[in-house]
Amino acid sequence: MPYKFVPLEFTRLDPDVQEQRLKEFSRGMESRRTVRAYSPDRVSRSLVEEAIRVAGRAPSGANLQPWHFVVVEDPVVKQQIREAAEAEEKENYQRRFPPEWLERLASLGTDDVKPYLEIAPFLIVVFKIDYGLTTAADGTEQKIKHYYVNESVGLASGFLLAALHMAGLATLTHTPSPMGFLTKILEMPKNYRPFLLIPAGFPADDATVPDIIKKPLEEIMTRV
Ligand code: IYR
Repeated sequence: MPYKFVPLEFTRLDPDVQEQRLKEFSRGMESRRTVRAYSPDRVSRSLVEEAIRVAGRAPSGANLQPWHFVVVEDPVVKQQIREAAEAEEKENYQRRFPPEWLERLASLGTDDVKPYLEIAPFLIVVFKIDYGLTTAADGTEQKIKHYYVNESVGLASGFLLAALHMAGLATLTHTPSPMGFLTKILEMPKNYRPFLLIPAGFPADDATVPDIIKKPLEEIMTRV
């Protein structure tokens, strides 16, 4: 069924306003850092929900929106997630990661102990929906093809991180590979695959971050 086409709602901004709005956003995003030490302080649930609403505005292949966000606040579930993630990470650090990867991680100071999975007030688990599932008239299960799933969910996750940052919250993109345990603990359907595990909250008062450098514009951009 073709969509009905409606007029685009679009306001051309004054060049000054364009500059100003983008500068504000750019300055806001300048301080965005990956945070691994969280405060247990409460965070408003509505902030997290509004940020997920922003994520849901991302473009996606054929507008199939192949994402789902599970917001975890329950301490028991957070503890289960921490235990399962640490078990995988222990294997990773002790056996699975090759030496050059471990060397990279040594400069970031990460290890298999992940207290933030219990301390951060929210864990947002981003799932990608590999394919849709419907039940046909004859009762059989039918798969619906999804397109550009990784690109789509990556874009939505970027929107989410930016929105949470602009809301004054710290985040971390955690990928305790493999992440199959999240599908089980959160009882998600088999076509939902974990994509990112994002703790969100206020940073711990004594949080530190590595003094990393982002590449300058000249290095990340080519003009043709
Ligand atoms: N997932 C592991 C390892 C890790 C991997 C990368 I690539 C990082 O940038 C940081 C950590 C962990 O969270 O410790």
